[in-house]
Amino acid sequence: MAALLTALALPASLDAQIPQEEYATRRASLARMMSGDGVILVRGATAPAQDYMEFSQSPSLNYLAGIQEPDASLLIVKRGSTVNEILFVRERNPDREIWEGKFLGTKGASALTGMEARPREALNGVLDSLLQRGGTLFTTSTADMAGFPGSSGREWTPPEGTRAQPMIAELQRLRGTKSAAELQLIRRAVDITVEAHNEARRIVAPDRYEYEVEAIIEYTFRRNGAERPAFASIVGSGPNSTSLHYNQNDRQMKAGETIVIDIGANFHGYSADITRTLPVSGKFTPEQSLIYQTVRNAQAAAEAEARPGVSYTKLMAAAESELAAGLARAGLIDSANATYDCNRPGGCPQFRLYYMHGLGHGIGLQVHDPDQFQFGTIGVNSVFTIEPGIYVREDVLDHLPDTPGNRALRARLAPAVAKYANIGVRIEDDYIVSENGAEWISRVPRELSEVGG
Ligand SMILES: [Mn+2]
Repeated sequence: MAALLTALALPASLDAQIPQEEYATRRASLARMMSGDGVILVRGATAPAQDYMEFSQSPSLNYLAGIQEPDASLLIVKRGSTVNEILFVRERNPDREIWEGKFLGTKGASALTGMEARPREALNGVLDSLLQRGGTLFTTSTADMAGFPGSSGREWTPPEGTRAQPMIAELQRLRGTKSAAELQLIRRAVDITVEAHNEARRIVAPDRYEYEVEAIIEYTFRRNGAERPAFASIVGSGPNSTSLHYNQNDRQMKAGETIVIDIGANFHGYSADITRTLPVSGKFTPEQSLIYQTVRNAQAAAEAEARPGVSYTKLMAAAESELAAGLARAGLIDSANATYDCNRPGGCPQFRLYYMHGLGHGIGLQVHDPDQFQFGTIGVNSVFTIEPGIYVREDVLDHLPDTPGNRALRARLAPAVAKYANIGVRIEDDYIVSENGAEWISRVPRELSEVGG
């Protein structure tokens, strides 16, 4: 059995990791973006508040130092043309290490990163003395802009007269362009998630429970070295397929339903995010096929526009026009550009009753990671998802504002909604952009004929 499992696992990663020089380059790039003298404060995640929960590092400290321990912080200090970096970590502690395993300690952290390292208890004092000499306190999280919890649980407030300024956007901008090493890690997370989808589809069948599918998925993640799911796995059948972030995964699926499987492995901090929709009994009904093909057409239309220099809104427009056309064909809306009465002048597009989320997002250290397109256009080494969907909630018409126009609309659309009720379809793929265009990297079968048309 052990030999069989080894044979089935994906080939082990070839030491995929971020080199230390790259962390140093990232810190130097951020330092160059400082608008003057001062201190950038980068706080890591604290130990989980509840005992025995897994630790997961804050994306900012992960990006700039790669330290995987609780209660670490980084200062980047700039005076004129001189930049210093100081890491703060837990000091070695034999008593606690009995319980938690070996700490890096200041020596270990310094050897690992090449930075000066001090005990974390020294952070507040060092910050005080640096800021008393003047300069701006640059923060890297919204929590730090709101207040300053101390390094060891004590409150800390900046010295009187300190000017605080966020560098969140600058850090996001850096993170929005992925390096070669990051692309390798993302590809690895995606490959593992592809395998999980392929395993999951073998389990889907009438009368199975959603959690059986979830179990195979998360088993496949871990077996291939992914540390954890990047987000709560979504396995939603029947009515659950129309809830965007359903993740209870405890329902028994029935013949004739659709099932939405939206999952992503986190590998060495990097996330994948792939969604497939399957017919529980292996074959879609004609209604499900129409919805599925519409969503797939929307994704293909957006994908065809994806290349460097293009605004993501162009992809959105391409997808929306396919979604609206398909919904009109199904009779779920009056026409592609029809509206309904809402609290906005001019009304709201009818297709939005069935497609209520964004088209996609960057992926990286977070499952919703910054990407270049947020700061302008898609660029080389942009990495993002394209994930259109249609969700026919059976009560979709019950919550429209009560106006004469909406009452008439409800009467017109009710038969179609009854016919398509509880069909939820989302198709989500991951892309890496190069000079040549967007590469589809999440190659799980997705055409109607492959999935159950
Ligand atoms: Mn997504």
